Amino acid sequence: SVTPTREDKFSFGLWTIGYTGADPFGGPTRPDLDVVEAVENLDRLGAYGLTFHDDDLFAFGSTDAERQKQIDRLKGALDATGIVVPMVTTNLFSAPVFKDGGFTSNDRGVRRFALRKVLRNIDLAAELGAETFVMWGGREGAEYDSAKDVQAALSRYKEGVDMLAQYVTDKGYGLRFAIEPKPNEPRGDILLPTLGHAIAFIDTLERPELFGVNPEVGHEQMAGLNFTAGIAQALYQGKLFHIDLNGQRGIKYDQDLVFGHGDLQNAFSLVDLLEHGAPQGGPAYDGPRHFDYKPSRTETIEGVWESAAANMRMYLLLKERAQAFRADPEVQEALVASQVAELSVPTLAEGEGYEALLSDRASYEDFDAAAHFGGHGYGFVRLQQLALEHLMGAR
Ligand code: GLT
Ligand code: MN
Ligand code: MN
Repeated sequence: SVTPTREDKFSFGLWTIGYTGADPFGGPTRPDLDVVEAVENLDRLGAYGLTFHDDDLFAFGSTDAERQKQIDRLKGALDATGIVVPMVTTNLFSAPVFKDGGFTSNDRGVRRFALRKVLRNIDLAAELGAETFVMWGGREGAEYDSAKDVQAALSRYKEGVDMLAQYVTDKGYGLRFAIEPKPNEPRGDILLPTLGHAIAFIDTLERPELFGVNPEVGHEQMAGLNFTAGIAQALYQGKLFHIDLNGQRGIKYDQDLVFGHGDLQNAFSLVDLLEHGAPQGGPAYDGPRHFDYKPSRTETIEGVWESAAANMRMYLLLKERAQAFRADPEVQEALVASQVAELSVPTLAEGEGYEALLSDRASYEDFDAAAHFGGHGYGFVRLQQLALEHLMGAR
């Protein structure tokens, strides 16, 4: 069915449906969205979760009383609807103090302030039962090579997140961290620009098991990368802790379109992977299907809710198409012809090392390279045509 239910685990950032349409060239086209209205509408549309930054819920610089009032209003709406908060994140980018970053600002006082702001929001995340704490370091970076000592910045990043991991461990919070990569915007160059950079960085941490990634479709595509392939690697390394679904059309500014409204082919293969895992099995993804998009600036509030619904409908339509693709006997046959399953057969026999390989004449001396590409191609084009026909609903 393409009607969303709780079981589909669709979640939205408060900053997504709450986006007022302001951009670097002009002011807002919509009024601020109240959190209670946000929760009620997400519930009505069939979502299961709301996520937020501290500053989405209570303005930067709020008094304790103002902050608590907003938290209580959120909790009331959650109780009334059953909407949950699977993920929380901290805004270390909007306030002017963060223009040179939070954890990696050249200014040590800013770094200490950033860590305090995150610690406070981690307490709130734990209180609300969130499982994942996202860290998008959009201001962690530079415009000029001489302005930032990147190695020192990475050391400060590590220092900061190691301390946060110590904190959640000591407190017994069940939280895990998900680093969200982005190549640029708002900084000219952002640290940990792709999911590959982030996974490599995680390897240097004191508690790497508490850290994974929160890749965003458009962010990897801004770097010209294949999102589905990146997600496959994140799954392979056990690091896909969360995901930001949206749409992007090519290498340009971050568009944050509705999921599937960008590279539709890649969205199809992504949903297939998330839902089914690799063709030969292997881990699928069972976390929230989180939409991080921006309702277009041309829309009123009706358009906001229409676009929220469109994200979920696109996902479910692609899920149906992916199921049909997998179930088609002709696709199964084409996969065999393309030797897709053969890649799961280990290259060396059980217990075989280089000595046995070196003495296997069939693998080299008698190997007929011409025959291995003589009679048949791989049939990948046929397979792709079948995939696209399923995507188009033509089969
Ligand atoms: C910001 C960014 C998103 C991140 C959010 C989490 S904030 O809107 O553009 O990609 O996921 O901090
Ligand atoms: Mn984005
Ligand atoms: Mn995002």
